[in-house]
Amino acid sequence: MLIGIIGAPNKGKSSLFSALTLNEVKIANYPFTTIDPNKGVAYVTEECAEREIGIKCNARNSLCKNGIRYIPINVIDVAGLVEGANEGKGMGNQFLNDLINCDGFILVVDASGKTDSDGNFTDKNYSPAKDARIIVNEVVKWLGDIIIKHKKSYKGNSDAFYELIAGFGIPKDAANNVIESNSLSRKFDWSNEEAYKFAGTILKISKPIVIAANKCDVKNANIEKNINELKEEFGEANVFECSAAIELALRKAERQGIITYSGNSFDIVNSGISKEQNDALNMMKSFLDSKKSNVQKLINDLAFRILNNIVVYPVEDENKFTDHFGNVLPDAILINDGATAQDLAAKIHTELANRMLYAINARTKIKISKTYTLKDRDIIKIVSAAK
Ligand SMILES: Nc1nc2c(ncn2[C@@H]2O[C@H](COP(=O)(O)OP(=O)(O)OP(=O)(O)O)[C@@H](O)[C@H]2O)c(=O)[nH]1
Ligand SMILES: [Mg+2]
Repeated sequence: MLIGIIGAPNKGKSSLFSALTLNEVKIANYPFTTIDPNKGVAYVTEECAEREIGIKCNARNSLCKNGIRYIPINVIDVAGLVEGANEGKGMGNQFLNDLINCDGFILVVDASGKTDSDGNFTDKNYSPAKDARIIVNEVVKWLGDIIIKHKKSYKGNSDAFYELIAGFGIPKDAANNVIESNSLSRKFDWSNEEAYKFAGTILKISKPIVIAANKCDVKNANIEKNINELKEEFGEANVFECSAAIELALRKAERQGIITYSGNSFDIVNSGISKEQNDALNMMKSFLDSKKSNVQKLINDLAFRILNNIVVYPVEDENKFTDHFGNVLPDAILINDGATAQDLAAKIHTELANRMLYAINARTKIKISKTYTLKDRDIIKIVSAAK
């Protein structure tokens, strides 16, 4: 899975990226700090199945800490987008090509309203809902312009059109639904306006966006009003109030052994910290007390609820829940809700899937067919004629 972090300049995209990945990247209080994309690994979390089977796991493709499985996903942080990027304003929009394979986007806005659409500081409250609208529009223009640019190659040729769209990870079925619902011609001789219409609708369906309403820690700001506007426009469940700066500081402090951090609260475990560190931690504690930190919830919701993924655990020994080497529940695999046992086999190895005979539900020890629809937290043994 690949998630793209987008937004206007200076909104905290790289701070959020760094909080999610703990990669050291350039963060600064001026626009266009990021030029080249930052790529890294973040983790989605779910309670590990080890508790239910009553055996401590030996996580291999993921991490397990205090009974929580941390499953890796890829994230990418790019330069800031500004209005008119498709005409070359700011850093332009070519860098969005790096996001072509993204499954979904996190759109970072400044919920404090203290930076404008170009990322410059402002005394007036700059509406983050307006900011988000501009960014969504720029992403639509980016895809629409690519479709327009290739018109010659697919006009009158549906296969060529589907091929172009497949390059964005958009399946033919989804494209067809959009063509139908917007009554677009199947001759693919669309006007520019129709190409943008297609781009807007297909992006909504195939590349969902969640809003990181960032900088919620800023004092003397119209945060409540701004958040309400965002929720009205993007839906309450898709807006996550957060402070990437505080989340980053807390995750770093945890890594340095200063605190233990659960995502909603922390305990100081290193008594040797300075007064400055202590004051900073107290400030962060009062932030967590009044508002939760929603950074982990945001990435979890995007991966599980919005992008419809579940976690399954493939094993080789259905009695001991182990792999070939005796590791208990070694792998936690993210897979689309609706996937079958055979889809799981294909994720592990093509040959395993091609020569698959059946599977076994390791929890019940019951034999299941290749077409069995996987459920969240299933533990599955694939039985295959493959060596
Ligand atoms: N108060 C506060 N400041 C933040 C927060 N997140 C980021 N910042 C600050 O906002 C400024 C911009 O942060 P970056 O992470 O570099 O923002 P960006 O969106 O990646 O910026 P560009 O790469 O220039 O587009 C920096 O000074 C950060 O320290 C936050 O949650 N709260
Ligand atoms: Mg940046």
